[in-house]
Amino acid sequence: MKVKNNIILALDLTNLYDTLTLCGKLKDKIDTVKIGYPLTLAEGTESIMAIKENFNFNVICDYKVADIPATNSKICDITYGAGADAIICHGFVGPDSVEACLNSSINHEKELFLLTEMSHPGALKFIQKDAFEIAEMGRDMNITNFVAPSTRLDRLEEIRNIVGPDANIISPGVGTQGGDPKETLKYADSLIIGRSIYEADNPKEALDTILKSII
Ligand code: NUP
Repeated sequence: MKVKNNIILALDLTNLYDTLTLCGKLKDKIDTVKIGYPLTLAEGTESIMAIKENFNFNVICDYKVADIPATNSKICDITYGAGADAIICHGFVGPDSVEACLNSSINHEKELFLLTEMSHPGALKFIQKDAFEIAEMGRDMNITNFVAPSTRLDRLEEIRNIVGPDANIISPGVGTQGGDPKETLKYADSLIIGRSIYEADNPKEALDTILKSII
């Protein structure tokens, strides 16, 4: 997936009207957004096509799919069927669960992102211990899209080393969670940014400031 300006806007708003209004303000500078449970639970999976029909953006569904294989297949089939260009799944559930997501993505000719280590402080407690193995598992399953944290650049660098230079890494945690845009792009292909844009008084200015900082 090619991402304009290397910025993926995280749309964790709970209202479709506000979401579309925000997309309208930023549409010249971005072409890829990520939605998750906040918008989908509030407004339904129709939100995916509403964004695509209005703006022709790539829509990544951050559902962190983490169930048994049979259930993962259903979740992914429904999500791709609703128009998603990509889904983010968890890796800690193991290769069979991830493979179910991967097969669904292949059947729908869409993309799958594997989440390795998470960006928040609580990730240190459990998922960090397995993050490198999760990345290795994904690489060995021929997964080419990964999510890895901008809040721990040493870990992000190691995940880049594991998945290789040709893999596509998208990285959350920039801005509000403390990650630095330019430093993160040394190892990641794109930044996932939410609150520091959509909570700003002027989201367009906030995005422009980030864009200037990564030139
Ligand atoms: O490890 C992760 N950290 C993270 O923040 C994996 C994620 N998918 N995210 C998501 O990225 C999070 O759910 C939110 O949608 C976005 C970051 O948003 P913000 O911190 O820039 O507001």
